[in-house]
Amino acid sequence: MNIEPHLQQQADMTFKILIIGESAVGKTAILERYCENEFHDELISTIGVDFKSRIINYQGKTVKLQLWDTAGQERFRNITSSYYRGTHGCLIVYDVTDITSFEKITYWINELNDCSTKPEILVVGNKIDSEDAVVTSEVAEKFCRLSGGLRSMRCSAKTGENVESIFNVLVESISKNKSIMERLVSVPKLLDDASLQPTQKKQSCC
Ligand SMILES: Nc1nc2c(ncn2[C@@H]2O[C@H](COP(=O)(O)OP(=O)(O)O)[C@@H](O)[C@H]2O)c(=O)[nH]1
Ligand SMILES: [Mg+2]
Repeated sequence: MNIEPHLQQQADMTFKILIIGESAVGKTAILERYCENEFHDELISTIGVDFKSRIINYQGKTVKLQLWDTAGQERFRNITSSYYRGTHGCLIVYDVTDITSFEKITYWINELNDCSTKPEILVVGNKIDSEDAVVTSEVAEKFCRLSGGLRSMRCSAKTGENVESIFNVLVESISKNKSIMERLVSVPKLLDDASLQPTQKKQSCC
C-alpha cells in the first residue's frame, strides 16, 4: 500500500473514515502524521478543516481515504449526525498516558452503535513514545475483546511508529466487510466531497 498522488482524480472508490475520541489524545496529530508526515508539539487547532484525503493503492485499486477529524466538538459532545453518516471505518483513539481517555472509549463505541450502518472500528492507543504510559496493550486488548471483539492497536503520532499500519489494518477490515462493500457499490456517489458538509445537528444517527 503506498501513496500515488498522480492518481488523485481516478480513485476506484472512496472510504469515509472518522477519527474520534477524547480531546487531546492526538487525533489531529495522527492525521497530520499520516497525510503530511509531520508532527507538532503543540495542540493543533482543527477549526475550519473538516477532512483530509489520501489516495492509496490497495489490491490493485486506487482507494481514496476521506479522513474526518473533529474541530474540538468532541469536548462538548456536540458531534453532528452528518459527521457519522455514511462512515465506513472509524479509529477510536485514546491516550495511553491518560486512563480517563481510555475509559471513555465506551462512550465513543455507543455513538457508533447508534448508526444504522455499522462501520469497522479500530481502537488505537496513541503516544506510545511516552514514558508515562499507564494503559498496557494487555488491558486494552482485554477491553476490546469484551466490547464485541474489537481490534486494538497502538501508535505514536510523534515518532510515526505504527501509524501506517493502523490505516492499513482499517482499510483491510473495511474491504473485507461485505455489507459495507455492497453499500459502496450501490451508492457510489454518496461520498462526493461536496455532499458531506457537517452542518446538521445529530438527531437520529445515519
Ligand atoms: N508524546 C506524544 N505527544 C503527542 C502524540 N500525539 C499527539 N501528541 C500531543 O498531544 C497534544 C494533543 O494532540 P492533538 O492532535 O491536538 O489532539 P486531538 O485533540 O485529539 O486532536 C499535542 O500537544 C500533541 O503534540 C504522540 O504520539 N506522542
Ligand atoms: Mg484535534
